[in-house]
Amino acid sequence: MAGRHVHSDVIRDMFSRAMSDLYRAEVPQYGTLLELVADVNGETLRADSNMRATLEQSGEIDRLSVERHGAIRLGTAQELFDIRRVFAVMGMYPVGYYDLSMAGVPVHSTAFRPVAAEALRRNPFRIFTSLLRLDLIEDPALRAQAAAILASRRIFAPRVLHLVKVFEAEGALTQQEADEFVRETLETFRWHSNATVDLATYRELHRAHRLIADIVSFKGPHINHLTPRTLDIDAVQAGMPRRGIAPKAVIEGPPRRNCPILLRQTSFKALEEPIVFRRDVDEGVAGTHTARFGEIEQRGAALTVKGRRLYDEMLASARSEVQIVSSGFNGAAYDAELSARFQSFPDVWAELRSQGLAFFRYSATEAGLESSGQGARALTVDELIASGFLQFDPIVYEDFLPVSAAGIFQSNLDNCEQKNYAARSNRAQFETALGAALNDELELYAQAERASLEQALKQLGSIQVASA
Ligand code: OOG
Ligand code: NI
Repeated sequence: MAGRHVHSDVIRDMFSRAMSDLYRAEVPQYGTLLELVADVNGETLRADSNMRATLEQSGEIDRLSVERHGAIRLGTAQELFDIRRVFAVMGMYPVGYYDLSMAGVPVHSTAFRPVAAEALRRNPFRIFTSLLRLDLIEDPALRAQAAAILASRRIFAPRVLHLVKVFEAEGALTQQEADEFVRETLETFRWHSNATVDLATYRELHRAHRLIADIVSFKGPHINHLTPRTLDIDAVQAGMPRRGIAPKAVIEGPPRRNCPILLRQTSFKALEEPIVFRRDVDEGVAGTHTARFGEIEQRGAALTVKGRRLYDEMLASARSEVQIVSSGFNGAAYDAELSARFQSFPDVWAELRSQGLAFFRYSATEAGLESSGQGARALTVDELIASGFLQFDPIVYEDFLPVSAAGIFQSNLDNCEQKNYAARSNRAQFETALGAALNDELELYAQAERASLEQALKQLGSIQVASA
């Protein structure tokens, strides 16, 4: 192990910063969005000292400016298999399964992210990773053509796969290897303005689905957006037009609340960018392709199965009442309906806890530590809280939401492009391609909650068993 000491958390941090620099250079509007988000976050923290204190307490304040997620779309099982190994070098593991075919998008997805509390605190960088479902291309000739094009590309430089093998054998990389790994891996996600297909092929793929053209026509899976975390998504949404950015019609996810839950997201529309199509005889044909955009997110508490069920029901009832149209003219009606439907979703942390709707991280208070083993010894968890010996803070939701993800995908497709796929979700096929089982996000939150409670009870000298 001599010299092999760079921690995966450090490599992920290097990589997420490099990715942000790359995207900022390639898509200047993303830089403008980052400035807006930094301004709004600064104002929010100045105006709300409670929020500041809570974020400091949970350690989130330090990760705020580096916090972001990105998204890529892969073409083959082999690519998914290899990307899992590449992300493992950075301490990112596949969590959750998202079926987008229900929403007319021919992909299924997972999110690669850190899972340990300490790793999440250092840098929670996540990549929403989709795999094309070739089986959803109806025309057999086009399906075969797309498969052949994808089979002949190599999205990773040989050095990347070599360094992955070194990591797998040694358990870590040297500083020099880590630097090279980050530099070389970044190339996989770079934008290529030269398509690998000719214009006629591109058009056919595009006709089958715009995303199919985006995945099949290029040398690699360009990063299609990066998403910083904001403390006030409504303020950023309102501020976008003033900085020359056009936001999508509505914010996805739950409405604005006192106690933020899950994830709220919005994005700006994908840019039309010049590309060159291949032509065998002489030089290429100029054209355009629309894929890359910017997004922002505001994260709240992770919900339990019970909380999530309630969320899904309320969201579905709002959506069946007001259908969002992409022009966004009914955006205000949708927001009002959503807020009305969520009225009965408890909006006080203590209630969210007592009703078992959200996950919390428990910690012993100063007062609790002082009376450790004495006053605290025989009290129940509820009594410890009531006596001020034990406190609880919401655990941040680190994952994604399928209905929201579909809304983000669709904001970049024309309404007339809506497709309906009859095929059902296929998690087994995804896991086979991945070469590993997906982690269950609910299990991860439950574990984090249990571990924090166990530790706090131990510190308090309590004889309770952690079972909250
Ligand atoms: C991914 C869209 C989903 C999110 O934040 O829900 C997503 C994509 O467009 O490839 O990033
Ligand atoms: Ni996203």
